[in-house]
Amino acid sequence: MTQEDMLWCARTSWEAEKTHSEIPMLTKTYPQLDRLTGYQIQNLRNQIVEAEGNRVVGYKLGSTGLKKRQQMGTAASSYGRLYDYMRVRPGEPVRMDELIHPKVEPEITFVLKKALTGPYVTADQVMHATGYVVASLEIIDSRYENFKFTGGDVVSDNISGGKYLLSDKRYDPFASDLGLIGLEITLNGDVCGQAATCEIMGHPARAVAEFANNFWKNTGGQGLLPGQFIMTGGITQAFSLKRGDFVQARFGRLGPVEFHVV
Ligand code: OOG
Ligand code: MG
Repeated sequence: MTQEDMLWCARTSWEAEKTHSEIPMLTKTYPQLDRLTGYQIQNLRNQIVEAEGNRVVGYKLGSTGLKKRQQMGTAASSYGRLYDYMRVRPGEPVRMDELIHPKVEPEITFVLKKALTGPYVTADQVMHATGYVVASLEIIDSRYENFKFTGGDVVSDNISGGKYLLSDKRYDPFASDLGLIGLEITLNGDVCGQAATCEIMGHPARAVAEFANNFWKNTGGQGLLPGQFIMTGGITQAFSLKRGDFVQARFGRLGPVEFHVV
């Protein structure tokens, strides 16, 4: 693909996000668009998003969880950028008119106090670079019709990044075993998912380490910075949202976190 083709893909996904409209898969136009090309497109998309005054505040990992891998039919993890404009604060509603066909998933988020730069980051280094962890909910919203895509498509589309909500309660990453936190997610009071954080590659710090190394490779040597949020990936499958829904996730001693959809 030429630079111009990749720029077109980057703009198409970003315009679709801004106008809350569905698009056909980019691989319908460019069947050769693979994951690695997708990361180049995501880098270009990021330049456009930042040039419009938005700021990267962290990253979100994709398909690190077994249930997400099964739901999406992929064994490969991925990552996207978290921007300031995506954030929903506790108590604020999630607005359907700003989204296309959103789904929600519970995640553990690491907040860094030290930089992490690949290519040889380990889970132990991630733990020592983490200032605190928080319970969180991600609202994903693929721009593609019917929420269907290939690996190249989803990576180009900032891996379906829509909105995210972090709990205000901060936890010491060493206070309990982060690989063994149980959680339950409810939709309108009914339990729809139950899982434990070991679903994320045995321990979510492993997913962060793998990501730091991939990010280093895909950006020509960039690292993660102090203060950035790293959402480590959906622990259950993702659940579709509609207007009027109330979502709550209870994360053992980390929870709860919740929102209404309006
Ligand atoms: C891609 C985003 C995946 C996760 O936590 O696994 C993701 C998608 O499945 O739409 O955010
Ligand atoms: Mg997610």
